[in-house]
Amino acid sequence: MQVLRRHFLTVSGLSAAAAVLGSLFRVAAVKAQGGQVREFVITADRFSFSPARIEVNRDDLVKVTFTAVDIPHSFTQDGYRIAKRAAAGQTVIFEFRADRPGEHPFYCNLTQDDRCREMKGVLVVK
Ligand SMILES: [Cu+2]
Repeated sequence: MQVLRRHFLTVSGLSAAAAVLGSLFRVAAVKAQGGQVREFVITADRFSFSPARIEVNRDDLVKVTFTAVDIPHSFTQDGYRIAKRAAAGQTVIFEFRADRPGEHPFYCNLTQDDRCREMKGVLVVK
């Protein structure tokens, strides 16, 4: 007991205890919001998305970096009310909370080329 008390009175002991407490609070904060941060880099090129399937867990915070490579494309998902357009060679970054479980199709809603209608992907929220 005496040894333990002396250890906690040292500066390194105190800072170690603070670090442990800090990480405990951070874990609590993430859990309170109910999910993890998940980051995806998605490109739209030649009328397809890559990757075309992204999987997350319910309540994850999803951060998407979306780039249209060849011509303008969009990342559109109706259930989450997402419609992000990127010009050719440009990137848009957005995030959303994946609070609806299920399979949610996303697509390109631009009309400058009919082949954009073939662009399909799916967001899976488990
Ligand atoms: Cu498109």
